[in-house]
Amino acid sequence: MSKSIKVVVTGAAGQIAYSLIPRLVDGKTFGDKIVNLALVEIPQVVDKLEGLVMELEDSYFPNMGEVTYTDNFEEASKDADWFLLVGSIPRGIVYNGKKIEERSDLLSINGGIFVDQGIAIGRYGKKNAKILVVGNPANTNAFIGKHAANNDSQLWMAMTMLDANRAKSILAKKTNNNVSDIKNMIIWGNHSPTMYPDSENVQILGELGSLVINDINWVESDFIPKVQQRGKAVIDARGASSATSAAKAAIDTVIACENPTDPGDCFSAAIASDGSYNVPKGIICGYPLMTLEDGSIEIKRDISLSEFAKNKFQISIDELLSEREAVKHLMQ
Ligand code: NAX
Repeated sequence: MSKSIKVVVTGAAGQIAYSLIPRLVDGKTFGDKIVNLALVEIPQVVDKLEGLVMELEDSYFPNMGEVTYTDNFEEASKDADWFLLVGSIPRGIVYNGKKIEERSDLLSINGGIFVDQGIAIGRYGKKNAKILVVGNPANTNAFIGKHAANNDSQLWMAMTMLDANRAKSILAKKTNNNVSDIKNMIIWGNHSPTMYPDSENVQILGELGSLVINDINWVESDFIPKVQQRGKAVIDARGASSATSAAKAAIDTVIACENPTDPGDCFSAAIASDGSYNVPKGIICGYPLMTLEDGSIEIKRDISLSEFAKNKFQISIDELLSEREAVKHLMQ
């Protein structure tokens, strides 16, 4: 066994984290590296993490290194390589005596959390740290955190891999293929019901989706809304939001970032726009990404978007711009 890696996970007592954390130390996600974990929770529930640590110790993970838990994010951040920011305040909760129902309130409260976490990451995280925001509203939380971190050598992402995995599953069923036959699955825009899952540029057994599917009605009235609304469908059926699939998607994102992307493929995550595909610079937007041999992560730039796709994508860009407007008071 060679190097070690430090991973910070927030929301560590939550339901996604319960599926996610064991997979970080199972010897598959980070290969043979020793994985040190710093688990973070809010003061009210941080003590519960003692039970999770006991379970991790009891699970026989040869690659697990030191495991600590705390409600002090700054302390956890020191020299961390990866930050999985899962913790956030959900809609419907009573916060400071007020029931949080409006998206603008949610943006504001979670935004506040991400200012402090961003500052700590910028200051104490490793120079080349990677940050994956899972907690919603994920893109705008990442936007706020990145701004507060003010450290351009670190990479901030918001998770859209779950949406991509959902889209692959639907396309595999539709075309009678295995999910592994579906490549180059792109989620454009925001991780929200405005996202645009791209069935035209996807590769199905090496063929372009626009040629294989060739059924715009199905794409528009079935496929796109199903991907966009899948989170709600899971809540309706399960009585709780997606947890194990969200955890798997976070792991898939880490693995995609840690290993070079196969030629002809890409992975989905939202990162700060550099103006590619005419997206205003700076907003955290879902793009097709590639990890290069040297470990750097780049936007895949050779995708051509139809007029239909551009129109759908624009709706999501507009939403991201309005979210940016709603949190501008946090961008000092
Ligand atoms: P839970 O409510 O089970 O857990 C969240 C945990 O975060 C709680 O234990 C809470 O105490 C903790 N927390 C809150 N503020 C914190 C802070 N400042 N520092 C550290 N911990 C903090 O939610 P769970 O089901 O695990 O979902 C977590 C987040 O993922 C939610 O925001 C949810 O909306 C989001 N999701 C994002 C997805 C994506 O694809 N990007 C999909 C799944 C999920 O809906």
